[in-house]
Amino acid sequence: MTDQGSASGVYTASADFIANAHLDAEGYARMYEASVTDPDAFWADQAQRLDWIKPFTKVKNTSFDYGNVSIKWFEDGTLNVSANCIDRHMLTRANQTAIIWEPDNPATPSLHITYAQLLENTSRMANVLKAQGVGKGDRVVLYLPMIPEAAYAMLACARIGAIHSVVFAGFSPDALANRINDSEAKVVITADFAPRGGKKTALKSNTDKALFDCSDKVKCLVVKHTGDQTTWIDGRDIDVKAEMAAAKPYCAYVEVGAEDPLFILYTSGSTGRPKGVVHTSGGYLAYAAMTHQYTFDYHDGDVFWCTADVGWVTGHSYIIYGPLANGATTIMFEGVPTFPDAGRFWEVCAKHKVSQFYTAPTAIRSLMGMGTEWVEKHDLSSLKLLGTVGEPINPEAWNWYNTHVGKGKCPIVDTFWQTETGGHLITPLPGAIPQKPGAATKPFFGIKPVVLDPANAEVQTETAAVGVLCIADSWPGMMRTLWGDHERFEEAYFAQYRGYYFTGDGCRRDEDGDYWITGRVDDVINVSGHRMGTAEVESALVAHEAVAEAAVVGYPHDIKGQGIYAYVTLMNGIDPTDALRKELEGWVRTEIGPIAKPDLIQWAPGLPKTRSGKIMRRILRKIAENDFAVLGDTSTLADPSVVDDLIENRMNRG
Ligand code: 6R9
Repeated sequence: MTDQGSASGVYTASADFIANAHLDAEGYARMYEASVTDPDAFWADQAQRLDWIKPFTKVKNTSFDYGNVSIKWFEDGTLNVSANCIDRHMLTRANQTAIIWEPDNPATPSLHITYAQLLENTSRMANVLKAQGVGKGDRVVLYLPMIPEAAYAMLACARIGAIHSVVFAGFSPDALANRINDSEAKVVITADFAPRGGKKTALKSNTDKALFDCSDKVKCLVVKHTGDQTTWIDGRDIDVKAEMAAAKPYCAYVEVGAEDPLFILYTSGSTGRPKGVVHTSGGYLAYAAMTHQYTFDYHDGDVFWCTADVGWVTGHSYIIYGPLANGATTIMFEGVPTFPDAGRFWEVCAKHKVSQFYTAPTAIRSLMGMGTEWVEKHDLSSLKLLGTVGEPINPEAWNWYNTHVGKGKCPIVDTFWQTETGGHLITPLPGAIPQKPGAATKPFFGIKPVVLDPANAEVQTETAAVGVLCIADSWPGMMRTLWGDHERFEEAYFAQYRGYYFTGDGCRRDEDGDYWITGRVDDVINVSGHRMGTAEVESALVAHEAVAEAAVVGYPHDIKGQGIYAYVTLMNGIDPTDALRKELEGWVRTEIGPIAKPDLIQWAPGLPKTRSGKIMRRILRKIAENDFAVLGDTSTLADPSVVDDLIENRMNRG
């Protein structure tokens, strides 16, 4: 990147970078135009990046019509996702590293898993699943650390046409049980323990607890990863490593339809129950592979590192499916950015000569606070490009990332997308689109963003506009439905703004037509780049016997982006003590998981409600933000005096 433009807040890639990039400005403009004027021709061509068993004859068959939403791509084609990620590379890449596994503890050797080894291990895992009766269309829940077996298991499911649903290892037994039950999984794959940052989470024991609340037919496959002692239930628990060693080293892949589900991934919505987002095979894989190639300007021989966990969509699309479909070398990191010290990310970049590095703003902000010496210690000369995902990036963090990590020479791609979208929606394609710190900038191929006025649902036609962000037409990577609940799918995404996919995010489009995502406009908050439904935290809180009522909102948090602020009304006669506050924090941790623990709990003798009993969250948000000078109209409140008490006892005075 040149300094030119930095005074105006606009950064362009260096001439060198552009010369080697897949795209320049003109190439982007030409391809984008083609992608939105003739999507059938454009995507028919792009889908050739996959190997099809039976070629498709139909390309796009989609409707965003509320009441009849239906999304199908390449519907009469057949393929196998695992074959596309592994087998087809065997002629040219059998001995190339597919996955570099970097363990939590840097003293443990890293693993370099070649495509040939990936084929064998995925096959063995597939044979283990088949031996348990898992077949096409069956659901398999994965509750695993960031270990190679997680990749084998995902690809093994794809190989036999089973549908995986990965549950982040930081989730509680309750959350795990809900997902096993909702997806009616036949099998759960877990590990004894998950080491992270030098500590161990007892995954097997969490799974035991979860399985108390599930059908006793659910089999439990256990990867003995740390080797520590766990309970063992004969007849139900299966030792994965032992079974893999005994299994046949090859498993033939099955033919699946392009629209057969590949995975379900549960994500938070604005109502209580997490939503089971369904992604299918052909369109998802084509889109994940294409975005991986263009957004990160991935070239053969590059080492790609996405620091996400496979429990999130980012790990699905940019650790596993996108990179492997492209025959890349992808890093799978078990640890955390600050263990054993705040230089871990940069040590790993230097050790494995990482070319593209992709992380969340929250990680950048937390490392920023620890000083630049941790970065400067390590040789980062292999880096060509940096990326961010999960939340808006503040300019301070962007500048720090650019200066200290990218040394001013790496384009930064701020990628806006969602679990629902399968891959990137809006991002500055490097070499083609100038970057502005904090802006996601321009749409990816095939994406037609529109800004609507939330008051009247009118499309804003001026270039400079503010409103809610919708997408006007379908793209191959988008979700197809919510598992078992197509009606909720239509309600959540297509009811509010008819004819459009509603992202749930607000945005601003500037005079240059660049998009700036301003954050969720629904009751979803974004904590350290993780989505959390305020309703989920509320229902966990009210499940505690001392709690009568709870309202949860987000508030600005220096490191996490947003923190969780809970207003809690206690049952009559219960004393609001610090001990109880601690107890409630611990309660939410065990009900949902550590990421849902409230940062601040305020005792609220009453909550601001309208006469019809609706909590006025707008007011609670303002107080939580410590910005209560103008609270707006409070005249509809049943009892306006509760507001004074909340302001007086507010917990955030920063
Ligand atoms: C991939 C992922 C989606 C929500 C999304 C938005 C926020 C993600 C962002 C961003 C601003 C970015 N978000 N990327 N906001 N700039 N580059 O994060 O999926 O966990 O489903 O979260 O995250 O609010 O709606 P998911």
